[in-house]
Amino acid sequence: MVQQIDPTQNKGTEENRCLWYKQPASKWNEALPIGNGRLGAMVFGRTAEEKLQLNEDSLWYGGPRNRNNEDALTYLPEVRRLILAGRLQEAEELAAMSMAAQPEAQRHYLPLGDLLLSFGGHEDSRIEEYRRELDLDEGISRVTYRLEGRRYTRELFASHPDQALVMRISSEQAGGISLKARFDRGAWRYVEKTGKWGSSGITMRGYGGGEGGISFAAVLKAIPEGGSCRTIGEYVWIEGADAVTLLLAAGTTFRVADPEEDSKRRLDELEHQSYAELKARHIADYQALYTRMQLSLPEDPLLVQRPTDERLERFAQGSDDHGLLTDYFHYGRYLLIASSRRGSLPANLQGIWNDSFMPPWDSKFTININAQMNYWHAETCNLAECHEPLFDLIERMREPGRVTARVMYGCEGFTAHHNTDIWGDTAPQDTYLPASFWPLGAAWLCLHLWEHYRFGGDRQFLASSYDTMKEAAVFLLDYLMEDDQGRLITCPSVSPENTYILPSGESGVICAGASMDFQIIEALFGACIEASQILDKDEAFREQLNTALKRIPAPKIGRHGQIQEWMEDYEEAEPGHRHISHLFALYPGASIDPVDTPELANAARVTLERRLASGGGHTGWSRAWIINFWARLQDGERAYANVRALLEKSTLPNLFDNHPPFQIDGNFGGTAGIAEMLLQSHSGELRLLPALPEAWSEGRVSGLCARGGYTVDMIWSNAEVTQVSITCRADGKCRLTAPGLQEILFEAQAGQTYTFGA
Ligand code: FUC
Repeated sequence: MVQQIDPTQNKGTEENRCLWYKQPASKWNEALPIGNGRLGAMVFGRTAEEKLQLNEDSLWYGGPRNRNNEDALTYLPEVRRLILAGRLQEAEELAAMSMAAQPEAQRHYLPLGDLLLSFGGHEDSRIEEYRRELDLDEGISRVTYRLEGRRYTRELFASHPDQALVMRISSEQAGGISLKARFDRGAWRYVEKTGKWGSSGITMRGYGGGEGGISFAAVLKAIPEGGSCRTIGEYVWIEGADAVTLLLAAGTTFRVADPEEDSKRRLDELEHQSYAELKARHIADYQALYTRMQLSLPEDPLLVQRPTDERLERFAQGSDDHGLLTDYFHYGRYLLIASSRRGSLPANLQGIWNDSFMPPWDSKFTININAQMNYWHAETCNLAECHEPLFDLIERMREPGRVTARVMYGCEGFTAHHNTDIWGDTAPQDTYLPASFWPLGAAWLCLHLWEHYRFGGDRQFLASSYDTMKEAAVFLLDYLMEDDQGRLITCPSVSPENTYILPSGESGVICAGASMDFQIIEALFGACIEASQILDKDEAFREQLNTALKRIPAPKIGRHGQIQEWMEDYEEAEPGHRHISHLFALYPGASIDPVDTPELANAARVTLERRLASGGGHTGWSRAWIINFWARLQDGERAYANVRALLEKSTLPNLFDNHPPFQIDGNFGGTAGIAEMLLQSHSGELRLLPALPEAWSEGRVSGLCARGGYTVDMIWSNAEVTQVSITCRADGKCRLTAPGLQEILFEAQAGQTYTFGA
């Protein structure tokens, strides 16, 4: 088949890019997610008994606490001594008692409940021409079908400007809509009160539980056109309407004093607006972010006639499907817009979509890889505003992080361990030795502030973030200890979450000098040094950082030719471990690079090969990280093979990433990886198509972002760039390399677009 680039191809029946299915979701992992950053729903698309599983990002169990173990500081010297003496079991036993937080777990995220809609008589057996879809171009979920020859349609979206879920139910038949609606909160029955609100509304109220916990409310209002509307018990009952609009608002005491009143007020305001107005405002808001990027790869136009689940299965059998990959790429952007908007909490392990009262890993923020991965595509894929909720969380972590630094380690500055929660808790999570006692969480997060500056060039943002970055660096300066060779090392720490074996045969996880620590420290200190120069301040502090950097162990190449995971060349107990922490410097860091440090890059390649040969990449996020690694190593074929593996092995029917279970980081990391294959800017130049696989030798992309304030649009053919346009947000020298073009160097001026090639 002749393959051509045509951005108008691969449109769903509505002419938009869609995920679509021929049957309702039979389980949660088949339902389709909508969200406005704060409010979310999983839409099952059932015809007779529809279920919207609801979430509100701030509904968590319990209030803030100080869980820091006050014995940590007393035993810190002894823990250090035991580690450095190679007495790992004893060190771990002592650390487990003296460092574990009290109690050992942070808070967990909770579901808001369900909205249940009954459409009597719409049983599956009577339904024809069923289709449900998630329209990525408009951010709208739709269900349509025929019953007795008449078409029924539901449209549903989560509006950010109006902070409500909006659903429109219509039919070709006058008076054809009858339904009952009520709230439920599953088998747990954690509802305090359900009630009526006039003749067309219902309410649900409850408490998240725990000391100092969070209360919530959800309110639904029906606006029928024609027919009748009543409330009976906890139901709203509509009969014989031509169409109905359902408005749903919800909130918690995390943000407002009385969420029920607040939600009612909101719906009172929205009630007077037409569905068309609400929809237009939603689409305008959504598209202002979503349409900033386009990606076209050669597609087989016939495949749009097949539903997404069939295409995924076909792909898993080995067929190519660039349309599906493009859907997956855009879905990663869609999901970030839906789960992380200005004013919301950051996307947690499941974005905002969670139906469990005891979710996997608490559905919170794991900051030894997962929460960071959620934001890897935020800047490159032109969604910088969606990064902001993460910055708000970092700010909230500062005060608890100061207490943790002082109480546990006697250090200045702020720190966090490998998890945090809605309250910005920074004390260790669990007594899980491979992960818990790792005080680098805040430092890694702070690099997101620096990256945001590097992409956007907003000096004011840098000025306001500098103190936060500095405070994370101050902690590390204080925490680093001198070893017997005069080096500055971290101790205790772990290399998340791998085990090492000492020459004595003793094995353990708690360590001195995990390579990842030094790589994060180098990146953070480097960022603080550069930031202080840009802001022209803090010269003395800069010097302190420079001096410390000279004493920190550099990355080393071990006996297998690999990057050493620890300061010494220990054997790893699990060479195929899902974490590949010691390649932080390759990605998301930048100090290992095939052009600037070829030997280290080669060792990184060996490291990856070893991990993969031993079964690495078996979780979704691990696979996504591997895509980014290969992209940075400029190995397009291996990057592509891992993109394929991500969809083949770690993707659910609704295209959610499957850890397993569902965890959203793989979606975001996968999208980031595809972007990284097309454009890189970590090394001070723009590298176009640095890791292009043969399968993508034709294509076009627009709206990709690069550090330095550049936006890149390009077309390529036969794996060579034929045309590129660079739009600049700031003045600066821009250097770019691209297959098919001579190296280009030009003085960029803010606001200008520069075009090269045919
Ligand atoms: C880290 C990972 C797990 C999982 C959890 C949420 O601990 O090692 O695989 O992703 O976070």
